Amino acid sequence: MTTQTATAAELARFSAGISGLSLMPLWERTARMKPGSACVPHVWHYAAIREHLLRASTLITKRDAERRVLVLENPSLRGSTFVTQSLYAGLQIILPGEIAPSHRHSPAALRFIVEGEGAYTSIEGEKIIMSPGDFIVTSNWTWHEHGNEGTGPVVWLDGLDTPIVALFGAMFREDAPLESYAPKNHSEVSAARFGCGLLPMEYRAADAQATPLRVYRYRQARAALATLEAAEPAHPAHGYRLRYAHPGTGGHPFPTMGVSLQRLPAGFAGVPWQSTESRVCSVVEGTGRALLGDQTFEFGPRDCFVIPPWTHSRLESDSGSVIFSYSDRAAQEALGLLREQ
Ligand code: 1HN
Repeated sequence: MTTQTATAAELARFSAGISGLSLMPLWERTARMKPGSACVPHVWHYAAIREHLLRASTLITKRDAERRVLVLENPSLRGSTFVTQSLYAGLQIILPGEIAPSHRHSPAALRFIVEGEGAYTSIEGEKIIMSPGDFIVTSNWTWHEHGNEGTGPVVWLDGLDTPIVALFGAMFREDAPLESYAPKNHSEVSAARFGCGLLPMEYRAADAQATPLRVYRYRQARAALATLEAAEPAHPAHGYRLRYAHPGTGGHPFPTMGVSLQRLPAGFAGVPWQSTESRVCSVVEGTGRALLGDQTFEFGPRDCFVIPPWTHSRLESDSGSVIFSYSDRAAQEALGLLREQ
């Protein structure tokens, strides 16, 4: 049996020779096949960001910016606009009286309200008034616009699957012919049809990949977690964690993204967890610590942090905490890739 048929110099000459044909020998690849990505753990403290959001509001109009957003860009992915290799995250601010004109695009989007009252999103003419902690679904290729009819600034977290869409080269975007579709005041229509454990008689879940329910209210989700906390012991890693469901299928609200709300009870110290999901967390209540890899990140209300895929993670809270998060779990499950332990 021969072990080496060519010298290193011959192999190098071979590689150089085929390079001009856009070929490379697999035996020379440097990337190892292992879980995890270039994305690193990071926390964005809201207290440090808020003044810059307000300053941005004086520097650029909503109309000029189209969407006035400060993007949470992963420190290891600078220049990409991505928070992980599969997800986008940004904090958007809208002042009283402003509107963000209607458009649609092939990435799907979620809004998670961080601060302020009186803003709305209108999705295909359904106007949804948003309060802190509410989670709003903008399925891909649906017309959407925003406005603020309140008296103070409103800030929300935008979560999108743009990196996944970009990966496939399937990015489309279109401005609406009209700036606004003068949203009708039918705020709770999708909630009435799909959000009460009832469904329209004619509804067939197979017709819709994404959830037809466009808003998941915080007060309802938070009450569910409070009930569970009073009733049963916490999960050793997650505390009390529920995922938002497509009411027709029980699946995720998006074909790409899974979304969850999680309660860490007072004094909680989670056991280590590891998942291939890329996860963006927005803290709603309380303070705590995320131990991610060999780093410790303190968090408080409105802070955001990112858990990269396959990072050893532990969550702790002395005061008790509530964390909203979204991830690429739906895409990974659909592709048979999700692993966790
Ligand atoms: C978008 O349409 C919004 O509609 C926010 O508010 C952020 C980031 C990338 C692509 C589209 C919005 C976005 C976005």
